[in-house]
Amino acid sequence: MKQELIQKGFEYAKEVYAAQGVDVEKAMEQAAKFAISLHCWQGDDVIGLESEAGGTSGGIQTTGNYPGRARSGDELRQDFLKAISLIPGKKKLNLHASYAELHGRKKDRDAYTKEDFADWMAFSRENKLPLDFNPTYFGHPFVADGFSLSSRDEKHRRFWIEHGKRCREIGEAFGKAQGESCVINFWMPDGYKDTPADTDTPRRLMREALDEIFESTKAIGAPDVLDAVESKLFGIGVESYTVGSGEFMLGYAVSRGKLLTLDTGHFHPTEQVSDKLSAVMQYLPKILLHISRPVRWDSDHVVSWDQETSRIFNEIIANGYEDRVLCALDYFDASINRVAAWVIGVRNAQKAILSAYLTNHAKLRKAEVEGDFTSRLALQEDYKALPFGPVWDMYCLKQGVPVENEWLDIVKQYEKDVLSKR
Ligand code: RNT
Ligand code: ZN
Repeated sequence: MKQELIQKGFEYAKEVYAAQGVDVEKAMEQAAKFAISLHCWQGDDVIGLESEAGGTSGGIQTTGNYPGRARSGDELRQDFLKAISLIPGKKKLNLHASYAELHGRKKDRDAYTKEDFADWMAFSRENKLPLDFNPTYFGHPFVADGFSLSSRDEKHRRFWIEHGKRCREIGEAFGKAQGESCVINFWMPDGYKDTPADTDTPRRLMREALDEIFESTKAIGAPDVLDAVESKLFGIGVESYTVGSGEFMLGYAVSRGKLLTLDTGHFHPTEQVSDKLSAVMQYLPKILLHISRPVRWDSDHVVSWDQETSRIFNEIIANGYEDRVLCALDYFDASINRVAAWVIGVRNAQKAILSAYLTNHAKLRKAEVEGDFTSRLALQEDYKALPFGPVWDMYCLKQGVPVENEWLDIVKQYEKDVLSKR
């Protein structure tokens, strides 16, 4: 019955879109090829698996205490599988180094190897989920003073440089095993709460540290590994100065041939990442996105299908950047069911992708070139009311995942059977 209704709605929608010059079948095929890297850290509030003492620091914070958090690698993988069974589209799995499973081995982050990620590699293989990777420069005693790669403490800085090298070796192992690039994202929280007296030294130290990591592991690179550097404006307790600022990371990426990571929560509130894409793409072959939802600050709320998320995917698709802009999500909400948080955020990103493929960008651009800004605005606004819902439902059906909010009952059941017993 439901399927018949969806079919009916879909036939109608197909005609409406065709009249706008859009091929709905093709849009669904294209959307299905667009990969999103799903962050493992939504499942356990960014605590990680190294020890009970893990967790966030360096200006990021998970708030909320909804029951059912994954407390082990097995629980996290179980929850992740449940989430992805409810999400359409192509997926990768994004891991942090703090998700190493040491199984009693006594070692620190400067000594990690691919063996410490053997369970994740097996999971990746079995579920056809290629891995991406992140060195973890937070949640560790050696960054307690707020500095990692730019630390003036020689011992700490050396430790973090070694960590970066180990992560490139691990990323290479991932890339080779999966026959597809592993994207390694470097985000360092380094910075000061209050006005610094010397802004230059930490930036020089960070530049030299990054250079040493890449130089001493230079045999590692594409296609196994793609390196990215993530900029940031501020964090809690790091309000006045961030070493890896926008200009610092842009300059680093351009001069060293790295990807630049643009996180949607890492800029002033009126700046938009959607507007930055075509600007940085003039100078960079590839970039990485961290799609999040900043509410008043870099709060990392669950991704919403909001205007900015739509604009970002419109930019990627209208400009044909699909192979050059890699997409990862970055949020962590502990105030709601964490599996639902994954499903809601990723499905929202997928809606924005499908909707961007259902937009007649050529028509909008023609109006613009002709100076017909009236039509440009009229069409942009009217597109919002086209019958997207039935196409989304059909897309979910084709992808073998629940339509509408049927997934919610499944998550509630999972909460009852599994999460509530933790
Ligand atoms: C922090 C950065 C960073 C982290 C993750 C956990 O502000 O956005 O990407 O959120 O690496
Ligand atoms: Zn980020």
